Amino acid sequence: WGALGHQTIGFVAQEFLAPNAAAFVQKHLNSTFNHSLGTAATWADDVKGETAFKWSANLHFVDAEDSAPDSCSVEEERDCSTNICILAAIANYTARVVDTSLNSEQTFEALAFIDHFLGDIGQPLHVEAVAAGGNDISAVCGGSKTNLHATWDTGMVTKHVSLSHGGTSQSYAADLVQEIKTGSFSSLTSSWLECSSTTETLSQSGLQRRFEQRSPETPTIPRRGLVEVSGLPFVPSDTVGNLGNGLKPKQSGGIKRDINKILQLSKRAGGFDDSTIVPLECPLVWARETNAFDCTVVFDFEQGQDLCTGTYFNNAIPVIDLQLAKQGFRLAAWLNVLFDGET
Ligand code: DCM
Ligand code: DCM
Ligand code: DCM
Ligand code: ZN
Ligand code: ZN
Repeated sequence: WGALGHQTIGFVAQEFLAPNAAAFVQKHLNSTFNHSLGTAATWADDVKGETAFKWSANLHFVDAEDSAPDSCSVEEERDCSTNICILAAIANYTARVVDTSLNSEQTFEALAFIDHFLGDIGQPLHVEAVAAGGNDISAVCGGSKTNLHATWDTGMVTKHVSLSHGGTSQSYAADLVQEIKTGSFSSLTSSWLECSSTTETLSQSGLQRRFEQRSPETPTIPRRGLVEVSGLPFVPSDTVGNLGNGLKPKQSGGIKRDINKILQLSKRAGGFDDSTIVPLECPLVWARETNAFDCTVVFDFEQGQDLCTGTYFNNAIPVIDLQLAKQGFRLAAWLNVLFDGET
C-alpha cells in the first residue's frame, strides 16, 4: 500500500488497542509520529531506500510462485525459503517487539515494522510473484499510465478516499472503524481473529506442506531458493543473476563483482537469512487469504482498460475497504495479544 493505505490501517488499529498495548505504542512511538500507529505506519517505506535500511526492502512482500490468476497459493518453503520475505519479517519483529533485551531504537523499529507489514500482507500484489507483484504490468488509472501494482497501492485508494471518504486517512479510518463497530464488518470481526496466536509456529499448526523436491537430473535454480556458489555460504538466488544457466562461476566474466555484491547483500540482510527466525502460522494464513484475490478481481481486466473507473474499480473497492479494515483490526489484536494477553 501507499502512504494513504498504511496510515488508514494504523489509524484503524489505534482505535482498538487494549490498555497495555496502547501504553506501549504511546511510549515507543515518539512525538515525531504523534505517538500513533497511523503516523508511524509509513516509516518502513520511508527508510527502505536509505543505505542503512536497504536490507529491509524485500521484507515488504512475498513472491508467491503460484499460477495466478488460474491457481493461487502461498507456501512458506517454496516462497520464503530464505526468510527474506514478509512472512518471516512478521515472525522476526513479533519476537523482537517483546524482547526486553533490545534497546529502545530496536524496539521502535520492531513496532514500526509490525505496523507496516501487517498492512502490506493484506495487499494482494504483495503476496504474488507474477510480473514482480504486478509492477511489470502496465495499467491505466484515471487516464494516467501507471502499473498494476501502483494502481492497487495508491491509484484506486486515493480516488476512492477522495470520492467517498473525506479525502484523508483519518476520515477514511473513521468510516472503516464505524463499519467495524456497528456496520457491515461487525459480523466479520470474529472470523478475522480466528488466527491470532503470536507464538503458534507453522510447524506446530500443521499448515506447512512439504514442497516436492525437484528431480536431481534437472537442476534448476528456484527464483527464490538458495544456491551454493563455489564454496561461498548459501545466498539468495535472486542476487545471483543468470549463474544458474549451466554456467560454471569461473566461466562467467562478471563473477568477481557479482560475488562481492552478493556478500554485501548478505551482510546487509542482517538477521534475515538467519535460521533462528521460526515461521509463524498466522502470517501464512493471512497471506493465503490475501493471495486468493489474485485469482478473482486483481487480474480481471483487458489491456488499456482504465482500472480506476467502471467494473474493475467497483469490484476492487470492496476488497480494498475489507483488507484495510481487517488488517487494521488484526494489527490492534496482534499487539493486544502481545501486551495484554487478549484480543
Ligand atoms: N521497553 C519496554 N518493553 C519492551 C522493550 C523495551 O517497555 N518489550 C522499554 C524499556 C526502556 C526502553 O523500552 O524504557 C528501551 O530500553 P532500554 O532502556 O534498555 O534501552
Ligand atoms: N513489490 C512487490 N513484489 C515484488 C517487488 C516489489 O510487492 N516482487 C512492491 C514493493 C513496493 C512496490 O512493489 O511496494 C514497488 O517496488 P520497488 O520500489 O522495489 O520497485
Ligand atoms: N536486525 C533485525 N532483525 C534481526 C536481526 C537484526 O531487524 N533478527 C536488524 C538490526 C539492525 C540490522 O538488522 O538494524 C543489522 O543487525 P545486526 O548488526 O545485529 O546484524
Ligand atoms: Zn506495494
Ligand atoms: Zn511496504
